[in-house]
Amino acid sequence: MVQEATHLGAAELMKLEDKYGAHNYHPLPVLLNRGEGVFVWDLDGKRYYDFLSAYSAVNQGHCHPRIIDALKAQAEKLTLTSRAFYNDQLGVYEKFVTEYFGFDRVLPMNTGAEAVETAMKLCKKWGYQVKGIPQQEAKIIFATGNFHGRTQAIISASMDAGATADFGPYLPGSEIIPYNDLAALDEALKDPKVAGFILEPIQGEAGVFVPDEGYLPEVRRRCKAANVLFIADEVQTGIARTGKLLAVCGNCDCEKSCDNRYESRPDILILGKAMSGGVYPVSAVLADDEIMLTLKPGNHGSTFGGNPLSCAVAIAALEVIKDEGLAENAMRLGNLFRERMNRMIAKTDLVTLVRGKGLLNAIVINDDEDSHTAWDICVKLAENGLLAKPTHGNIIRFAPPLVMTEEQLHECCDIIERVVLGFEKAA
Ligand code: IF1
Repeated sequence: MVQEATHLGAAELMKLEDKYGAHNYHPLPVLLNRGEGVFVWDLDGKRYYDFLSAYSAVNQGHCHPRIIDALKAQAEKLTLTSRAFYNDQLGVYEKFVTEYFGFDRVLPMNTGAEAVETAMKLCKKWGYQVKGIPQQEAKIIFATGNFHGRTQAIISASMDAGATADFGPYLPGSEIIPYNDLAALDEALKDPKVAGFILEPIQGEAGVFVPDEGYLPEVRRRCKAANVLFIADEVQTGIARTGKLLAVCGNCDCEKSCDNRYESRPDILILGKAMSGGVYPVSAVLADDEIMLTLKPGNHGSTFGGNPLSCAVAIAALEVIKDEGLAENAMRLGNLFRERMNRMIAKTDLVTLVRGKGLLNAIVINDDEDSHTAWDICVKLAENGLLAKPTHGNIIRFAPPLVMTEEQLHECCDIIERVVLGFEKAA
């Protein structure tokens, strides 16, 4: 059967997904079977620039040789022991990753949603044991427009109808305040039952919203003053995507000698996606002793979390980020990209604005949310060799791998410009 599948064409393979898979996605009609660096290829051998990077998981580029080598070497030796026993990779990885991000301890998980769940549980544990919140009464604050994953607890704090409808009853204990609004945060922090505030430093799914200058450091300061944990979800923004190692690094000039005491340092840091360069599901929750050591054996865990394969892969993936200067590249190319897009926007009414930071950017199409324009533009972009995906109907996110060269970026901007300026809005 599997052998047979390799002889099928793209149309047949798409039909298989349609017939045998759950219909929880609506992909662009492009079917890929190979990736290298900033490129992916379809079955016919057509090459595309990848401007999604698997939702920012492939920051290091597709099939980065160093990461693949680490994967292969470890896969031949030992893949999984469970945490019932020690293994020779985990401790080495834990030392590496905590020094890399500047926290006392790490709790390894697999997916982003699992890491967010872990952070929520850790936050509550701290709330009861350290802060002294009465049992069953802890609250966690979230922001409007948030996206943190698909689990029951996480969607209980979501406002997205598509992600929440018919999945009730929802978990109590979460409160939603407007994003980028310090007055609203001050109000919410008055409640002594609040244990934490979970925030995407730059909102991805909402359409790439960058908060006001000073918002993140103030969030940190005010949470601290209220004895509330500031929890940064950097699953999408972290690992060099926004031009710094982390989005919470802000304007901290830490490329050369980072002491990881960045201006908006969270109490709990959540990472996923690009921790493995998109090679393997690896996520992590980082925190200092006072918080992390509230968890005792039996309180939390995962069969696969911290397995030797994930440890070897994550070390290689994080080394690539630093050795190849990918944060600096993302910053430089991101500035170029927005400059080029702003020049394009001046020539058309179809796009109203470009926003973002580093290589996490979006353009907003001048149309309502349920129009097909952004989708149609993405289909046209694909025809022209560039893959991007619309979000919220009228926003197109642009997030290429961070290993892109300046020349390639200009070629991509040429493609986008050609498609957008040549686009005829469907009646
Ligand atoms: C889907 C978006 C991106 C995330 C943040 C946690 C998670 C994510 C900030 C959970 C996941 C994803 C998952 C994917 C689409 C996607 C996405 F469009 F929804 F917003 F990236 F842009 N925190 N983001 O962005 O991580 O459990 O998936 O590993 O769910 O369809 P996960």
